[in-house]
This record gives sequence, structure tokens and C-alpha cells, in this order.
Amino acid sequence: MKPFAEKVQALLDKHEELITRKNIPLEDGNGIYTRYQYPVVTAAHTPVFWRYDLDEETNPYLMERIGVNAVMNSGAMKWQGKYLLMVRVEGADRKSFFAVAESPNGVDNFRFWDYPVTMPEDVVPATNVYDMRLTAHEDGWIYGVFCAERHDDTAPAGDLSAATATAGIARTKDLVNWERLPDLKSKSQQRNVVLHPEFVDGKYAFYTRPQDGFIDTGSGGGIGWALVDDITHAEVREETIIDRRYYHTIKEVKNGEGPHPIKTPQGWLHLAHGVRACAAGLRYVLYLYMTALDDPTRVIASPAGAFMVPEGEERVGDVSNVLFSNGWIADEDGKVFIYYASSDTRMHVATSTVDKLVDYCLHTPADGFISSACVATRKGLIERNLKLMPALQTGLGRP
Ligand code: BGC
Ligand code: BMA
Repeated sequence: MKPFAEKVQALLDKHEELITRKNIPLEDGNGIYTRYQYPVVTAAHTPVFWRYDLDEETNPYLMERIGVNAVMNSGAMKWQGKYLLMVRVEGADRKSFFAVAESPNGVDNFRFWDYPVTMPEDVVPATNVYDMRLTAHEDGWIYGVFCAERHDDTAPAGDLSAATATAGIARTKDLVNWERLPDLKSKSQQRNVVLHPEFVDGKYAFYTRPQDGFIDTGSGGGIGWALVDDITHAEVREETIIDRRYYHTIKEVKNGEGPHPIKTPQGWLHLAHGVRACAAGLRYVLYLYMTALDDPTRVIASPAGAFMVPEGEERVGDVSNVLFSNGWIADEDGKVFIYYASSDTRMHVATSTVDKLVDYCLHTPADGFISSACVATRKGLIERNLKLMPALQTGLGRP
């Protein structure tokens, strides 16, 4: 073998070894979900031929030509028996794009399709697109709703950070050919917009997240809800806030819907992110809540606090102290694969079941909002447990 070909082969072998590595469940968790030892997708999982020029003539040193900085915030769905992630891939140039990675089992062996998604532009091209939520809608299309970011040209000259966030909407039947629909029209800026999988009163329903500015939600009170007649000209006319932000909670500064909710016999099960500010910057954690089946805007369970927070290596990355999720898959047997990104850098999976997650929602006490109320709730648990402990310690179990 020629030395160049040998070097290429070494790159390919190393890549293959990485993406076929078996993932290992970590069973010492909290009983609610199981984390896994390795991230499921990292920048190094992207194909070698996306990054290197493999032609000896044009790249005699075999250098990486177009780097990938990170992979994160991925949509997810089961598709023809495979577990698919719609990965947000961020190039070394800070531009994000979408690409499908596919796994046979949902926890390892994620392999990217050969080409990233070619997403058509709306009338005004977006500078950056990210955080797609996938919805297989009952109308027969698969929708991708994502953030389309553009520079805010009304900003004073020299302010290169002023931007606008809008919900981009596209649909497909095969995840390869995408039809771009006009961006969601809304009075406020919007990020974290998600399409509900079913018609409600014969209309399309969106989870929204109104915000006054690009970063600050300002008067935007939380996760909203809007009905839309025509998805090909989607416009937010009336918007109701269904899950509010609160002072001194994990969602004081911002919150946003994750993937679309899972339908369960007890109600719609929602995964969302909550943000609070601290000296280290913004801290993003994940939380769950449930809404009524007959009225997806009516909250029926709101467990206090975070469902998942960044731990260990998850805490460090390009934007540290962040967990973000916009994809999960509920299997026919009730198993749930929660795909989450850590610190805007890599993708992980945690597994649970619909029953466990519903149990978590219905039996985790709601927020007492003040310390004394939280102590009272905890004392109730302690009191009940202390009565049970003697019998438990003799091995007899519940008297
Ligand atoms: C980044 C997003 C981030 C947003 C708000 C965008 O430019 O790409 O990852 O959520 O800014 O900070
Ligand atoms: C946002 C999100 C994500 C990102 C997070 C932390 O506002 O929409 O894109 O993961 O900030 O940077």
C-alpha cells in the first residue's frame, strides 16, 4: 500500500472503531432513567470524507480541510425500524446544518448518511439554522421546525451580535428531499417552536416560545401554544402561555419545549428545558411536565425542579453547564430514548420507560416556591419513611 493510502486507511479504521463501539448502560442512577457511558454522537463521528480531502494530489499532507466543531441539539424519530437523529452539526466556521445519523438500536452504532440535509431557503436566507424538532404529523408529512437566525439589520452599525430568531418550517416524506414552507409569522421573535403531532380542533398546533429580543425572553412568559389554519402560511395570531417561567425556579430566565410530547393514557408527556442565570452564565437543565389528553394546553402535572442536569464531562464544552434536548423516541414496547446534548458539544442518550416517566410526573411533588413549603413537603416524606425503616431493615418490607 502507498503511504498516503495507508494513512487514509488508518483514519477510516479509527473512525469505524469509534462509531461501532458498544455503549454501556450505567445502572447506578436514580431509578428514573439510565445514562450511558459514552456520548452517542460527537464531532469525530462525522464521516472522514466530510472533513478530509482524500486526494493525494490536492492534499498531500492529508490535513483536515473542513473541520467539524461540535454536534448537538438533535431531533429524533423512529424511521423504517431505525433510530434516527437529525443532528445539529456545527462546522469549524460556526455555521450549523442538519444531518441524519442512524442507529440500529438507539444507543450506539450511529452512522451519518453520506450527505447532510440540503435545506432550501425561505425568501430571506438564514445565516444559521439549528435545533430541529421532527414531527411525523397525522397529515402524513414529516415536519422539521427549527430556528432560523439572521442578523438584525435595524441594529446600530457595528453591532454584529444583534440577531433575530424565527421558526423555520420544512416538510418531507423521506428526510432527504425537503420542501421549505414560509417561516412562522409572529409578532415576537421565536425559538424552540415545535409542531404538535395531531390536529387540534382541525388545526395545526404549535408550541411556541415568544421572546422580546434575540436572547432575552422579556415579557415572553414561557412555553406558548398557537393554532394555525394553514401550515403553508403559518401565522401566530393568538398565543396562550401554557407553562410559565417562575422566580427562583430552574426556569426563571427562560424555558422551551423540547421535542413534541409523547401521548400516554394519562396525558401528554412533555420534555422541556429550563434556564437560570448564575455567575457562571446561563445554566440549562431538563424538566418534564404533563398536559391533559383532551386539552393539551391544560397542565395536569408539574414536578418541581430538574429531571436531568449536566454531570461530569457533560458540564464542560463550548457552552458549559448546558443540557439541551429536542429529540426523544418512544418505542412500541414503552421504552423511551431521550437524546440530549451536553454543553453544546456532543450528543448522549438516556433510557427510561413511558410508565416510569409518567410515574415521575404524577408523584414528584410540585414546587412549593418557597423554602419553608419545600421543607414541609420533604418532612412529610421523611416522616412516612422513618415509620417504614425498622421493618425494611429487618428485611420484612412493608408491615
Ligand atoms: C446559537 C444558539 C443559541 C442562541 C442564543 C445562537 O447564535 O447558535 O446555540 O442558543 O444563539 O444564545
Ligand atoms: C439556546 C438554545 C440552544 C443552545 C443553548 C445554549 O438558546 O436554543 O441552541 O443549546 O442556547 O447555548
